[in-house]
Amino acid sequence: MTSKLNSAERAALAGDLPSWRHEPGRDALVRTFVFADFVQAFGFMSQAALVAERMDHHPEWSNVYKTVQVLLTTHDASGLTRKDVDLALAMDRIARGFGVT
Ligand code: H2B
Repeated sequence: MTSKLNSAERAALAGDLPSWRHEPGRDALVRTFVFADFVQAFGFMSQAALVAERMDHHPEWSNVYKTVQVLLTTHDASGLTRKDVDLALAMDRIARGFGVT
């Protein structure tokens, strides 16, 4: 089982993932991505889904038109782990490919 992030790892989040915020109620990372249009948003989700499946770590997310809202937390640990950070970094990289920083 992957363990929850310690306080030093949590302190690094703001620097490593500046576009994400911590949701204390769920101990989760959340980010809203806004793409140029629905096709780009869905393209992002398609690529992110393949990465998530390969990582065996899955987002909670929703899509409305060109907006994708993402919440990352590790259900097995009831909170944030390195897997959430890695998936957030991967999602940021994929979004950059669609021109979203
Ligand atoms: N995704 C997330 N976000 N949290 C988990 O704890 C989790 C997951 N567990 N994807 C995985 C699947 C687990 O159920 C399988 C059996 O590895």
